[in-house]
Amino acid sequence: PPLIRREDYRPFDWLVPEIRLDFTLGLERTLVVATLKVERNPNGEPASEIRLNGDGLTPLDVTVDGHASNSWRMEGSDLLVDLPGDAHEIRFATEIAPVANSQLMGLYASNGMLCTQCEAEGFRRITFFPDRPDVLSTYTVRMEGPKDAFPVLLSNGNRIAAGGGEDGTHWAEWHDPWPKPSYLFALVAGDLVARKDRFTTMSGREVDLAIWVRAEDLDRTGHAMESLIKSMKWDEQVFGREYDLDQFNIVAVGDFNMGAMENKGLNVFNTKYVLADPETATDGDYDGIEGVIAHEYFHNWSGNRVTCRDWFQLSLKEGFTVLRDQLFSQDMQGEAVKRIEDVRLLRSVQFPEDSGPLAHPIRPDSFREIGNFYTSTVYNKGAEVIRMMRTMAGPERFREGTDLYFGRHDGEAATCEDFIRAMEDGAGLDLAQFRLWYSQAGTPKVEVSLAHEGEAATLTLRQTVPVTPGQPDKQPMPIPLRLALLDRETGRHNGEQLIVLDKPEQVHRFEGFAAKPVLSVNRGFSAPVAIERVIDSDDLVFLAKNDDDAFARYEAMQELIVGHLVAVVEGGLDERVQDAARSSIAEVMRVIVTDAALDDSMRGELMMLPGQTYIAEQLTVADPGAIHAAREALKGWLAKSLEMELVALHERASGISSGMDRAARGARKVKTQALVFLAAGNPELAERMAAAQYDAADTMTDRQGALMVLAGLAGPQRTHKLIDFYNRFQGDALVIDKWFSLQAGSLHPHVIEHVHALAQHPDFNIKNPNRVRSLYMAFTGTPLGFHAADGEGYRMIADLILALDPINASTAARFVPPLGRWRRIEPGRAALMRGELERIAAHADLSRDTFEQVTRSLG
Ligand code: HT7
Ligand code: ZN
Repeated sequence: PPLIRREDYRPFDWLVPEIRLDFTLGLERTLVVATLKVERNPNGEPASEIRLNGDGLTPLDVTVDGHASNSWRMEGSDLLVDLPGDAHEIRFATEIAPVANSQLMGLYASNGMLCTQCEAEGFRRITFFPDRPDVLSTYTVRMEGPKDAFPVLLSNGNRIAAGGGEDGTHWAEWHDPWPKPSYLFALVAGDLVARKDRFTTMSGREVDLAIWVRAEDLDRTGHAMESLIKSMKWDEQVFGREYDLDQFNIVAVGDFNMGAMENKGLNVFNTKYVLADPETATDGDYDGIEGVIAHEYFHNWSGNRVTCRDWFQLSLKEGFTVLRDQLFSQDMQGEAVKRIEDVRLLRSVQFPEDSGPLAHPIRPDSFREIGNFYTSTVYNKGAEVIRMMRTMAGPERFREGTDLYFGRHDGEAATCEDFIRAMEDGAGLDLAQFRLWYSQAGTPKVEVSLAHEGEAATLTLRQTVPVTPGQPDKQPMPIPLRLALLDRETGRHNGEQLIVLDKPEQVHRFEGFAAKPVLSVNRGFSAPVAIERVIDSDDLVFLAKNDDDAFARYEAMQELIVGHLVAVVEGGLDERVQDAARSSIAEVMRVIVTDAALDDSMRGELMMLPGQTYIAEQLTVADPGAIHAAREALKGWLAKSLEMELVALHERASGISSGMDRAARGARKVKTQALVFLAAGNPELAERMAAAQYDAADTMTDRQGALMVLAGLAGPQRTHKLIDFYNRFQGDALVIDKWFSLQAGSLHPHVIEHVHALAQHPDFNIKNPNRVRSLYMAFTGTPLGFHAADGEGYRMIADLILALDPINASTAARFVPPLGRWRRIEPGRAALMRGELERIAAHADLSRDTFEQVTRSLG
């Protein structure tokens, strides 16, 4: 497959101001007649033909300006039509088979309904079209089909007409007045019911809202609707963005490659991000729904009204929209906890991506398959980069920048450079050097040390940006660091400072400190960098207990623990030193577990040990078995040292009533956290307590938490409760997904056998991405399963990739990165991982998606 380069971008030679699509719908066979109005693009080349992208299509009945045409040809999968004049109307038909579409791109069938997924290049599987985001058209869509199978017919924009035939068919016509690229087209036809509501926009327009689901799911849509209304209000208040159609529809589908899709006026969602009630969805699921509903809604401006010129600009819409959804969720749920969760995700997924063979800048320079670039780097690091602009400008000036951006580029296909310029002009920032964040990959490392002499504290900062594939030389970047100097007696400080480190090394002097202060740095995680600070563990203990910045407090605790675990894994640690380190961690943990001033939500965050992958990131070459052993040993030690306190915490939290308020949610979080520790220190006690929590559970949060702990234990309650859970929820796909992933992601020593058995379970279905992810993605995080020393876990994932690739290439390719980490793993396992990648690469007929990921990973 060819490499596509950002620098090769050229405008398309033709404009397509209007398209009309006529669908005759059927699950087995759908006929599509497309009518395109085309005009020469004054900014393009004077071409004598138009290239219309197709993927697996055959053109039928091609006409130009109403006359049957022979002046067309196929080049590969594309249709090329000769066009002598400046403006023409082209019409042709295509025929597709939705039931046979297991890739879930284009028009496909899910549970008897028809739906579409067009981003990034799925529209070309429906009809021939310049399937690129800089070609904007108004869409008129007419669809016709059997009324019994498809009583509901939806597309983008507003429904303008509908009617029925006598032969049991009916039809609807939709018109979207806003010009849009083909990736935002959507169509849904099915037997659906809706939760309906209304929203009055800030200028007083009425919008009909509807969330469409299968009838049996209707009573689980309340939270999604509340989330949508909150998102609409928030975007008006915080970003001044108003909704722009009379209708807003959301449809939930059970077969979906990602979380959701922001098609104009017709968002299509994975059921996972729509359906919730306390019995079947966890608190985390509720938050996920709120966040994803907001994210897709916010795309209406950051993505739809202002779209991307080409796919290299993906972070323009995704990074910005992730930041917008993060700020929204911070406002809904509380800033500190949300920030910690976002940083945890960044560090466990994006940091490893940035330090591995698939590292790329947030604005990539080349790709073979764009589907491989919907990455944590583009999304989450992209959000961090824009967050840094906001930190440097302040929220008010940032808003001036975004207002200018939306106003300047409304109706256009824009670039990251356009966004940066709007920020410079609107927010008053000089971003000349800051542009490096868009072009350089790799997580910058910042070394920090604080010296003290007389009355002055001297801070030395040094930055390096690591070498990444194709980028051997790096320039220093501007890194905004929020910091404070804390008095070690009182824990107080005289206000926070923002220092922008933009040179390889900088020294800052602070006067007026008779005693050496304690440095709190990168507060709120103001920059997505790895801080390496020279600091006594006593100072980390001090910060973990006293820092007034919640993130910095969490960070100190993580650093204390990571420092200890890395030392253990590296070996040669004196027994006494090891015990002293564990004791100081236990001392802080005791304060965290018992501090009455701390709310449980935050307590739950502070109690969480750093994850396996984050610890591995700190080591040049990691031994997953050794990291797991050290982490479990620390958990066991903490559980033994704090058994009374943990049991008391569990007991107190169990007494807090169920409900969705912050106190109840926090109580549920710490309850399961307490069990996680106890399982490592006193498994029999943990088994009893977890079984009791499971039996008493009136929420999925408590039930899943208890079962997660039991799934990693060997006692009889594991089997009892797994059977009970399955029987209780059999037939409920989203809950059975949890049942699969709890077992596949467990710390149980026989996890590989469990996964083999689950793959044979009648409920396992390789064609359903949620089920595949719930079994195998959970498994790739297991130290004893995926990283089994004999390579069986690696073999299992390679077998999955090979089996899944012809069925659903984009989902298959997403399993390659865990194997691609081989260079950072100890030599024995690394050889086995590499061997599996080579076995995959040796297969002919790999998809473009998997081929690209495997070759880059071997590279
Ligand atoms: N913009 C959406 C991306 C997406 C997608 C991409 C490739 C294949 C399938 C897909 N489904 C959705 C999701 C979002 O970021 O909002
Ligand atoms: Zn998005």
